[in-house]
Amino acid sequence: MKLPLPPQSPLILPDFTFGVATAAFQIEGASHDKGRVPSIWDTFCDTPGKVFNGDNGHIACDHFNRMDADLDLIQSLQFDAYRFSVAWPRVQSAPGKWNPIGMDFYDRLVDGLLTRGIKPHVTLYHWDLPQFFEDTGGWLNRDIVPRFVDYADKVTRRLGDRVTAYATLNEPWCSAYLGYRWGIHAPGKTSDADGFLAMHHLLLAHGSAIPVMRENAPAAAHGIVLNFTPAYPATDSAADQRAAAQCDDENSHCFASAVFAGRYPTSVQERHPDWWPEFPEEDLAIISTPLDFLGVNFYTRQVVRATSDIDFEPVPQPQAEHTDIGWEIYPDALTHVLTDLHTRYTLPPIYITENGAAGADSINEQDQVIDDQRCRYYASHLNAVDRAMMAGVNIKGYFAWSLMDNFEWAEGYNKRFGIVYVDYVSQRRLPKQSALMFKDFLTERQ
Ligand code: IFM
Repeated sequence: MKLPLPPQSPLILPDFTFGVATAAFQIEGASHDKGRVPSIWDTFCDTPGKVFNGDNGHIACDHFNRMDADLDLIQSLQFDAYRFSVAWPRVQSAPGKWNPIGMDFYDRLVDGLLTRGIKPHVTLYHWDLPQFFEDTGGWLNRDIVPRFVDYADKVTRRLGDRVTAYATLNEPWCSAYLGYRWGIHAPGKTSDADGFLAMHHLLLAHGSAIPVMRENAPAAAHGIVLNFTPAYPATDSAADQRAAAQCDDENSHCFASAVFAGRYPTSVQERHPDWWPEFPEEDLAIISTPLDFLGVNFYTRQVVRATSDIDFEPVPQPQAEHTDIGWEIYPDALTHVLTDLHTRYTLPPIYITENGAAGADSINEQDQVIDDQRCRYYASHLNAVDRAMMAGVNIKGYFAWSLMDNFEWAEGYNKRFGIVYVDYVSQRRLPKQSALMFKDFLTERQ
């Protein structure tokens, strides 16, 4: 399949960045090697019943030992950029103690990308908090803020301006709500109040680290990656419309409004007065420190209906097409979320830092992986990005999630998001049809 973009699309221009994305815990493996210490995800995987099939990150895609071949693969697919995360527990082995072998790995990774003409986009925190920090309260302890700033300082000092863009956090919604509020992700805590407190400390850590990162890497872009699953009202009743707005406030604007407007949405504080954290007013000025880019992660939408004046519930869409992880395919919501953010806030340029689909993929007798649905998903979502750009949204690049199949958190290895298939026994990588579709498009674009 060819990527059918309009001939005048800005995505076809060579200054629009096309990349692939991964995260350390999902691909690196070598979780006990060369001084890496346990993260909250190692502990969570070891807790019975938390992760599908009892899967863990011990080997994953063995990327730690196969880094050079994986970079060759990215280059062979013609991508301009690679978004990866640094594993905090690989570079810090204890409070105040740093692991030179861990830092060397990322140093080689960055140089390996530059040698191949690929731009490095680095995420500092993609959910793998060192367990020793969780043991003193993790994201619930305000002291994690200076600890994160130390970590950001160490990494940006070492990798410096060789990196094109640094993101402080990936999807703090997941860390706070899935990790501390609902217990679906590590560290598996289940308190609504803890969820909002973790959110505030994550955002404060983000805003506190940015000036230090800027000083260490003045030529790099500095930003944050937020995830958006816009809510649509189940009917056009006033109650359902209010429910959708409340849902967006809680899931999207708690993060986006704090970062880009310096305030949390009042509807969330009004709906949850008992859970809302107390904090010094000055925190909001730190959280809203100006950024060079916003990373937008988008996969699907949700449909909600009101169950009371202050509550709502999801409404399943059984007639719609879904991916293998059960997420509805609804590309218009990507255009909608981008134009909506653009209207509400004064935003820096946007990168789509993640977008992709899980598929029940397998290798056929011709040694191919035919992932039709994923190809259609990418084509329709790239057209959705094109429409947002035509409507005036400043978007500089698009990263497919993910370079290769990997550890999908609580779903273990059971859900495959890669454009490259991974055989977890042999560690063979096989580009799927979607990878070849990108390769054709990017080769032709040159
Ligand atoms: O695999 C994750 C990634 O780590 C963060 N964003 C969503 C992806 C798919 O669930």
